[in-house]
Amino acid sequence: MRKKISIIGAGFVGSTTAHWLAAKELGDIVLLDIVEGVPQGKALDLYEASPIEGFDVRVTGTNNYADTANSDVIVVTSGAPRKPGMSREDLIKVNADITRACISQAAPLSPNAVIIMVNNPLDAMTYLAAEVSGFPKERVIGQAGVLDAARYRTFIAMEAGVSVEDVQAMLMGGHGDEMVPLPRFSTISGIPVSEFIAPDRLAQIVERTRKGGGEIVNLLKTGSAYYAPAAATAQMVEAVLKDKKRVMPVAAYLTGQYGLNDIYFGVPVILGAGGVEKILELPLNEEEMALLNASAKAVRATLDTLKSL
Ligand code: PYR
Repeated sequence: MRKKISIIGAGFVGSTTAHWLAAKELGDIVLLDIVEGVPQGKALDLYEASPIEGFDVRVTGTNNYADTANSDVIVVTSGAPRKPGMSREDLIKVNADITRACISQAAPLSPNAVIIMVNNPLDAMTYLAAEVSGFPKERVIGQAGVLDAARYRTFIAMEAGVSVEDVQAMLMGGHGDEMVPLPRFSTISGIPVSEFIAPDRLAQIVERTRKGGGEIVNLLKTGSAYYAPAAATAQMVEAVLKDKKRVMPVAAYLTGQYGLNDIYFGVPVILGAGGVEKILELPLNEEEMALLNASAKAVRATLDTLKSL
C-alpha cells in the first residue's frame, strides 16, 4: 500500500513541498488549507503534471481534515510568513493559534504519524505541536537544520568553487539568527573546509548563513523562502518513509543532551521510520558550546512568550 503524506497549509511552502514529494514518488499526497479552492486547484494542477513527469502518486486537495486520516507523515506549513523587518519570533501569536487548530484536528486522525513542523518560530511551534498532539516526542520534529545547513553548504560551495554535492556541513541550534553553523564539523569530500576557505571568509559565510532566511525575505519583500524550505522538508519526509536512518540536524526534544532540558532545539539525529531514533552528541569545544547556549537562550525566551500567551 502507498504511504500517505498530508500537508497542512497550501501556501508556497506547502505546495512546493507537495511538488518535491510527488517528483520523488514518496506517497499519495493530501494538501489541506482553510481557503476553499486553493488546495483543490493546486493539487489538481500538480496531479495533472504526473503523466508528463511520470509519477504515480495521487495528489488531492481538501478543506476537510477527515481526508488526512491515517497519514504516515503530517507536514505543517500553515501560518503567516515574515515580512521585511520582522523576526521569526514576531509571528508567535498568530502562528501559535494556527498550530493549535491544525494539530488538534489532524493528530487524532493519524495517531501513528510522524509530525514535521515547518512554521515559525520553528522551535516553539514544534514544542507546541508536541504538547497539543500528545504524541511521543520522537514523532514530532521540526524542519530547520536541513534548510539552514543547505544554505551554509551552498555558500561554502560558492566560495570554494566546488560542487554542492561534495559539501557536507553540520549546523546546530534554534532556527533563528543565533543558529550555530559548525566549521569544525564541515567538510568538502571529507577534507576539512578550512583547507579550502580562509578563516575570515568562513566567518562571513557563517554570518550569512545565520541571516539566510532574512536575506530571502528582504529580496522577496512579500513573504519568505519556499524552494529550499520545501526541499529540506521533503528530504526529512523521505528519511522517515524509507526508514533511511539519515544523519541530519532537526529540531528534536532534548532531555539533558548538550545540558538542555524540555526544549525543542536543532541537533544532529538519526532520522528513520520512528522519527528521531537517536540524538547524536557531538564533542563541542568551549566556544561552540557558548554559541549553542546563546541560541538556546533565544529559543527559551520564545518558549516563555509562548507559555505566557
Ligand atoms: C527561512 O527561510 O529560514 C524560514 O524560516 C522561512
